[in-house]
Amino acid sequence: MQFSPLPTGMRQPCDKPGTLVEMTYQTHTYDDANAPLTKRVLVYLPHGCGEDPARRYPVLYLMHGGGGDENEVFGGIEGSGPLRHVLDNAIACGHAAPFIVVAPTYTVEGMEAARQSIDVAVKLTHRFPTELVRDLIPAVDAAFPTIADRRARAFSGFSMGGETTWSVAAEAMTDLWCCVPLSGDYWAMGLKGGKDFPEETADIIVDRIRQQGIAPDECRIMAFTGDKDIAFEALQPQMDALARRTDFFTPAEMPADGNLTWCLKRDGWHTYDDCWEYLWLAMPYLFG
Ligand code: FER
Repeated sequence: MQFSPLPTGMRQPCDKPGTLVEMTYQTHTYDDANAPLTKRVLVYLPHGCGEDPARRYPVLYLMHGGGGDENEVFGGIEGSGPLRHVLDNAIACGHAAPFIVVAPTYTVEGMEAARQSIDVAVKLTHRFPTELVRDLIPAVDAAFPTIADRRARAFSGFSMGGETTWSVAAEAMTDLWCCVPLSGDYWAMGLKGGKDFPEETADIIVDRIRQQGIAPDECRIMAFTGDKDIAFEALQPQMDALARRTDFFTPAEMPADGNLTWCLKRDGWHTYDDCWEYLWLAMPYLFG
């Protein structure tokens, strides 16, 4: 996909604002201890959501990067960051049909190592698909007016959240239509696995999506980064390897023409501000 910048004004407050609410849900650590956990998400509800009780919305799950938590992408429940305005404006101007956004976390409260150690973070990102499918999606579908169908669900995330997104593609495509990794490669083969083991990483992704019984025309991956981003050196070889798996992926310039698109921003680097531009470009294509 050709990169284009966020249209001017889209980061400014919009006169048709959505709302941010929080929700807690019950889950487990899904490790050997499998301890019960209560976790929190922030939820963006588009303008007018709830006014017509018959109206239901698709859902984008959006994971933060390393060191963050569920507050990071929106700037807390007060929504101090630009993301909520970008969403409000995209929906108000008809760029995207209204959708709900859920900001979860792969971290566990009180477990500081999850923020500070990348090895611990990767264990948690790889457990997250289980939590997503078993606990978070059902809780969101029970609490909000969602379309409870995999075609109406997408997953995205930045950096370690991009890593989570690949993990979700490999493990949870049964429950989602579209995965949008932003500036993160898949660490199934170890840290920066996309750089050191691009073919093996691509094979794991394709094999695992297939094992879930998902056909090539039943899913979509749209990946984004910048050519100055620290993820570029790992994501580029991984995307090249995926594009060679033509038995499953049809690489395309535009998402409507294939199930794998790749977008590179010239001079883009590892920031959330770049992510909001990527998300803007992905928005019209998130749902099936
Ligand atoms: C990557 C490059 C950098 C990546 C993650 C990072 C998952 C950074 C992670 C961190 O320090 O939190 O390709 O992919």
